[in-house]
Amino acid sequence: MSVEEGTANHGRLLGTVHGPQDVKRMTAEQLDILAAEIRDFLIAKVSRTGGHVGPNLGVVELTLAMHRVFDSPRDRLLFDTGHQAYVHKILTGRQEGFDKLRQRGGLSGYPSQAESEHDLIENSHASTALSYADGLAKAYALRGEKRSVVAVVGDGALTGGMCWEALNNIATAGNPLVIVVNDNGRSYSPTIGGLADHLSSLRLNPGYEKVLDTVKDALGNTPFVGKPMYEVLHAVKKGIKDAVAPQAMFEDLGIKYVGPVDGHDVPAVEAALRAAKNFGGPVIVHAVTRKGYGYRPAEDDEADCLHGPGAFDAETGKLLAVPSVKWTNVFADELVAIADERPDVVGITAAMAEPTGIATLARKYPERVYDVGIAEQHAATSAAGLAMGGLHPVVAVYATFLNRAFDQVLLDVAMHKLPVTFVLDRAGITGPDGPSHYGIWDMSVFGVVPGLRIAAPRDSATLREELREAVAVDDGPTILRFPTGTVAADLPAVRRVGPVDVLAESARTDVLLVAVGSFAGLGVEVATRVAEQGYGVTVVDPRWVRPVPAELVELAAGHRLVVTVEDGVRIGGVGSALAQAMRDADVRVPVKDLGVPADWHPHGSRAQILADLRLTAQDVARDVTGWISGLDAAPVDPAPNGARAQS
Ligand SMILES: Cc1ncc(C[n+]2csc(CCOP(=O)(O)OP(=O)(O)O)c2C)c(N)n1
Repeated sequence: MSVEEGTANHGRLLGTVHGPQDVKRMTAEQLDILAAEIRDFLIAKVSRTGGHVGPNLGVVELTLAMHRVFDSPRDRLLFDTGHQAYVHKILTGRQEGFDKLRQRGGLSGYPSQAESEHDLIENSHASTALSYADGLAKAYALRGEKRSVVAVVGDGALTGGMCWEALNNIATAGNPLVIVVNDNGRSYSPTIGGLADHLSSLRLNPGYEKVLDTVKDALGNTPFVGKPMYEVLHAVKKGIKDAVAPQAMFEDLGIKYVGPVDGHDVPAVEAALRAAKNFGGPVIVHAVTRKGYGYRPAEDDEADCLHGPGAFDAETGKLLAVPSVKWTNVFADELVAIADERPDVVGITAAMAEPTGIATLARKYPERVYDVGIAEQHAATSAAGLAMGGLHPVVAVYATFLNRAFDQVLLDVAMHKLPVTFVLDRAGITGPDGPSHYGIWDMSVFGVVPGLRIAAPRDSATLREELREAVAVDDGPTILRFPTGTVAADLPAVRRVGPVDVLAESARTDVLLVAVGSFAGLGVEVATRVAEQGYGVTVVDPRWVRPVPAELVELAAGHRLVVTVEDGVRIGGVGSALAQAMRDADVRVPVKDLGVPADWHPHGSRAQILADLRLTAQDVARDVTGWISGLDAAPVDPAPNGARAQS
C-alpha cells in the first residue's frame, strides 16, 4: 500500500471506531479497509511527532483480531514493552490524542492507565508482560473471576530472561492465559530455539509452507539475526530435531502451542485466538508478522524497520531533522579508535547495536562485538566472564536499562574487581519516552557499589578522554554516562585540580558550583549571572563523580556555599555524596544539591521537563543568588560588620 492509496480511503471507517465494540461488528472486507486506514493514520500522525511506527504497522491485524476475540477492558490485553500499543490506542477511543503523541500533555508512547481503562502495564522495559500475566491469571483464579488474560510479546522481548522465568511459572500454575508471540524476526536469541521447537508440530499444517516463506523473506535481510533463526526453522521443517536442542522444553513445561499463523490475516489470527481462549490453560499463539508492514520505507529500512524514528517525511520515510553530531557518535568513533590500539577491547550490546553506537565497532571488528539480546543482566555477568578471560569489555546500554543488572554489576563484576566499562547512553532526563525511560537513577543506584568509578563527561573532548581513562582502569568497573541528543560544544577547562576541571573562577570565592556532566555549560552561565549580583562563583566539573574526589572536598572548604547540579535523582546523587564526604572531612560549608526529584516525571521534551524542574540557568542563578545573599543576611558571624555588602 502506498501512502496515496491509503489516503484514498479517507479514514471513513476509522472515524466510526470509538471503542472495541465498533470493530467487533465489522465484516471481513471492512476489516481490510480499516487496517489500511489505520496504517494511513499511523504514518500520517507518527511522521509528524516521531514514534514507534515500524512495530505498530506490524501489529495492525493482530490488534484488530485481539479486540474482536476478547472483551477489553474486562479481559486484560497486556503489551510487552508497550511500544506496539498504538493500534490498541486507536481502537480504544484515543485517535485524537495522536496529534500530540509523546508530547507534553499529549498521548503517552506507551500504555497509560491515566489515559484509558484498557491499559494496564506502563513499564516500557521489555520482557515483563508474561510475569504480569502470570500474576493476573493467578489473582483472577483465586478470586473466582472469569476474565481472559492476553499478553503480546515480541520475539525480541522473548530474549529477556524474565520471559523464561514467567513461562516456567505459567506452565506450573496452568491457569488460562494466552501468550501471543509477535514474531517479526527482527531479533535473534537463544530462546528462538525454544519457540522453533513448536514448529515441529506444524509439519502437517498446509499453511506452514506459506508462513515459512514469509519468515524467510522477513529474515533473509536481517544481518546479525536472520540467518541462524531461519536455519533453525528450516531444520525443524526438515525434521532435523537435533538442530533444536531444547526440543522437549515446551512439551515438558506443558504449554499448548498454536501456530504459526500469518499475523496479517485477521480471520486466521482470530481463529487461533478463539481456540486459545477456549482451551482453559496456558496457550502460546505464534503469529508471524512483518515489522513496518504495508509501508515500503519501513519494510525496506535495513537498520530497524523504522523502529522508532523522530519526525519523518511520510512519502520517503526520511528523517526530517538535520543530522548533528550526537554523544553516541562521539563515543562510537572513539571506541573504534581505542579498539584499533587495544585488541583486548570488545563491545557488548543488549539488542541495541545501532542506538548505542556499538554497531560502528561491529562493522570494523564483527568478531569483537557480542549482541546478547534484551538481556542486560546477562550482558553484565558475561562481561565479567570476558574480563576474567583477559579482555576489557565495553557494555553499551541505555542508562535506564542498567538498573536491571544492579546485582550483576555489584557482585559479579565489582566484587571481583573486574575491569568492565559500562557506557550509559540517554542518561538523565530524556523526554518523549516518559518516566520509565529516564536515565536518572544510575548515579544514585550504582554510587553505592564499592570500587566502581563513575564519569560524567561534559562535551565531546571529555567524553573521549574519560572513555580512555575508563578503559585504562584495570582493577574494577567504571561507568561513563552521557545524555541523549546533540553533543555540547567543547568547553575547555581553565585549570585542573586532581581529576576536577575548573571551568570558571573569579577573585571572590563565594560559591563553589559543581556542575555535573552536561550541566557544565549551565554552570558557566549561572556564574556569569550570579557575578552580576556581585558574588564570585567557581564552576567545576568533577569529571569523575564517584568516588567523590578528595580535591572536590578541598575546593568546597575554600568557599562559603557549595551548590551541586546534576541530571539525576537527588537522593544518593552527586550532591548528597559530596555533602557526606564533606561531613566526613569536617568541612562545614552549607551544601545545596539541585537535581531531579525522585518522582515519576511525565513525558515531554527534555527542555520542558528541565524547565519544570527549575533546572535552567535562569532558575539556578536565581536560587544561588538567593542562597548566598541569605547567608550574608543571616546573623551567623558575630563579628561587627560581619555581613557582606552586596556590590
Ligand atoms: C530492558 C529493555 N532493554 C532494551 C529495550 C529497548 N527496546 C525497545 S523495543 C526493543 C526491541 C523489541 O523487539 P520485539 O519485542 O521483537 O518487538 P518489535 O519491536 O519487533 O515488535 C528493544 C531492544 C527495552 N525496552 N527494555
